[in-house]
Amino acid sequence: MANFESLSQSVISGKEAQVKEQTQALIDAGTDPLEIINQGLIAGMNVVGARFKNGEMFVPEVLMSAKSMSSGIELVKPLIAESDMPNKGTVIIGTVKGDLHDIGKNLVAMMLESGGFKVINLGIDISPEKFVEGAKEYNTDIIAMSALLTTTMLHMKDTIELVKEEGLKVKCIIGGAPISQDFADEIGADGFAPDAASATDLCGKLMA
Ligand code: B1M
Repeated sequence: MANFESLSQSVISGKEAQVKEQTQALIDAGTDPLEIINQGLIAGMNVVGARFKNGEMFVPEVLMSAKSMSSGIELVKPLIAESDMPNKGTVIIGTVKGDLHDIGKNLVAMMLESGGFKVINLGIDISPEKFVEGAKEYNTDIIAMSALLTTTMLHMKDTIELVKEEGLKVKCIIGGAPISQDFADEIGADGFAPDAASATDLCGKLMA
């Protein structure tokens, strides 16, 4: 019989078919859809985030867990009014101008979604202007920028400057293999996260 514990465990193990089956069983049993999300699906993903941060789980496993969780959310979503969906804040995320690396950025996007944020993934090669347009269009709380190249990371500064020039009340966070806290301080970012799980923690702190 499906319960929150077994559903969380299936998310942790990245067993998509099992997540779907257990989520559907809980729906059929009349379980509150929000409890299915919070106590089953997100609870499992929280464990994944913590294990990933500690080096106990690796990228492919995390991607499978995130995909499993999303397939459960898709089943529950139609039963919940948009306004009742957990929303800790809106984040637009993208890889900066000139940079085509998107695996880490997508992982961060998935972890943020799992953590209850509304995420708009702008994609790769995103110019400062596109970040700013996106922030206005989606009334964003946080702009999250990813860069994997020492050459493209410099565009993060340009985006932060444009955000300030436009007077937007939005936090800017940065991450990616060549990024450090020192660099974040140097360019005036509101935060730096070394990995996807930490990015979710950071956004949580910025929204508190
Ligand atoms: Co590229 N590449 N690549 N590459 N590539 C690197 C980054 C490189 C380190 C390889 C090397 O030389 N050893 C090197 C960069 C050197 C440097 O500048 N320091 C490099 C280079 C040079 C290049 C090209 C220039 C190669 C060429 O054409 N001559 C070229 C550039 C293209 C471009 O972007 N304009 C290029 C191209 C490519 C591919 C297209 C072939 C492919 C990308 C495919 C794709 O993403 N769809 C690719 C890949 C796969 C890599 C490596 C092998 C792996 C990157 C990756 O996905 N890692 C990489 C070497 C390496 O890292 N071992 C390399 C896994 C991913 C989960 O980690 O992205 O670090 P990562 O994300 C982590 C954290 O960094 C953090 O969380 C994630 C999960 O924990 N994080 C954030 C990331 N974004 C965050 C944002 C946040 C917070 C945390 O907040 C907003």
